[in-house]
Amino acid sequence: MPQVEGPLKQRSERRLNYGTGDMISANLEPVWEMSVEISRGPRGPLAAALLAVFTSDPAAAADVLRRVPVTSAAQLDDAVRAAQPGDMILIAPGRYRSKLRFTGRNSGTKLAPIIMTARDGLGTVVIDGAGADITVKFSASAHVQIKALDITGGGYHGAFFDSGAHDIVIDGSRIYDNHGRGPLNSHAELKGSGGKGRPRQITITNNEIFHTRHPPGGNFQGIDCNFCDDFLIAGNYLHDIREPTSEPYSHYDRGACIQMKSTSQNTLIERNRIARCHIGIVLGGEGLASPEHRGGIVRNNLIYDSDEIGIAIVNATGGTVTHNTLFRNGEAIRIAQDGRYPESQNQVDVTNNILDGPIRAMTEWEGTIKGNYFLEPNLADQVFRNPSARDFRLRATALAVIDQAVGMGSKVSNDYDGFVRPQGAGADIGAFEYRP
Ligand SMILES: [Ca+2]
Repeated sequence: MPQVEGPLKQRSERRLNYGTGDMISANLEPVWEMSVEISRGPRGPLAAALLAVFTSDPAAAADVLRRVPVTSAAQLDDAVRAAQPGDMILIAPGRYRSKLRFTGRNSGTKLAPIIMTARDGLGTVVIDGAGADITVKFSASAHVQIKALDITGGGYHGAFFDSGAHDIVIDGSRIYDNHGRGPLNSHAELKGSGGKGRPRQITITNNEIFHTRHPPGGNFQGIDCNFCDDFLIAGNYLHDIREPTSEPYSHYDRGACIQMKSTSQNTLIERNRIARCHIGIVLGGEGLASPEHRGGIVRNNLIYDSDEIGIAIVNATGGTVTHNTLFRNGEAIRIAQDGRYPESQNQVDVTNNILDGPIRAMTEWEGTIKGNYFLEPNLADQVFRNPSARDFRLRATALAVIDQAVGMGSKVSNDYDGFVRPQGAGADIGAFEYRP
């Protein structure tokens, strides 16, 4: 008999105060069934439910209480509108012209999130916003997980988080070309906006986020956030968000693959591959409040072929930029004044990065610079395994970076590939530990 964890066992034994919508959690190995009597208040049992509990996928962090198969856009719209905790919406292969809205009424719970995924895996399902402003929107919603979907065709945004949305996961998906409403002066593939309640604990992992074409405009990003807390942006491939043609607001709004601003805080940006953007990462920016970013860690990222800047630090305080590898960017790192808050200051530590050029400070700033290696272009073949293929793993001849990191501290415990640091005699500079 599988072991049943707390709430179910306790409640089923005591028969106390169930209500419809109450969630029952269990960590179970095979598919099995149980009989549960649901009651509420002094009038006794109201309903009996037979629950099928599916947890056959050990990778699933959640308990799935109901599978909701979807084969048409109408079914998808209905499934989202009526979604309840524990729903797994399984979308059959196809292209779905839909705009999907998650709110407080169709949210999951911590133990029983709503999961929406392609039944047959990535590449089989396209959610096409078909010109709607936003393709998938999370307003005041919580505990929803999106996996293995192509999200495209929106007018301004692929996914949007506002009104205090929290604990949302966007994983293993492709978000691209949600820029149907030109010019690109208010576009981000993924956007957080906290004016009506700060989005928090949003997880954006293992996605491909990109443009296939570059319409004109001057305010567009891959991921952009105003007033956002505790975002995790990890393991994504962001690329080809570039070629701004104007500057309507901020210099740093222009083709940034990731920008976290307007008092956003504690963003963790790690193990992303960021290629061919206009700017790789903007920590801070020129947004709506100062300091634009507090805290935060940018670590173990690969940033290359950015037209203008690899990493821009703009009115950020308390941040750490460490163990990144930068290559062939217009500039490596720029530290700049926030034009909207000229009294603002930057305070950031920049350590143990492989940089393809100097740290360019355009304003006074505070922080620690140590352990960085400034790569001479003609030495790339000695340092990297295959720089022309953008493989930045280290060669044995990279003596200037292998075991040469200083003061690594507690903010970096592994590398881009997930291997524990340090390997060998010490930690290595850049995003990779050398492994023979
Ligand atoms: Ca090492």
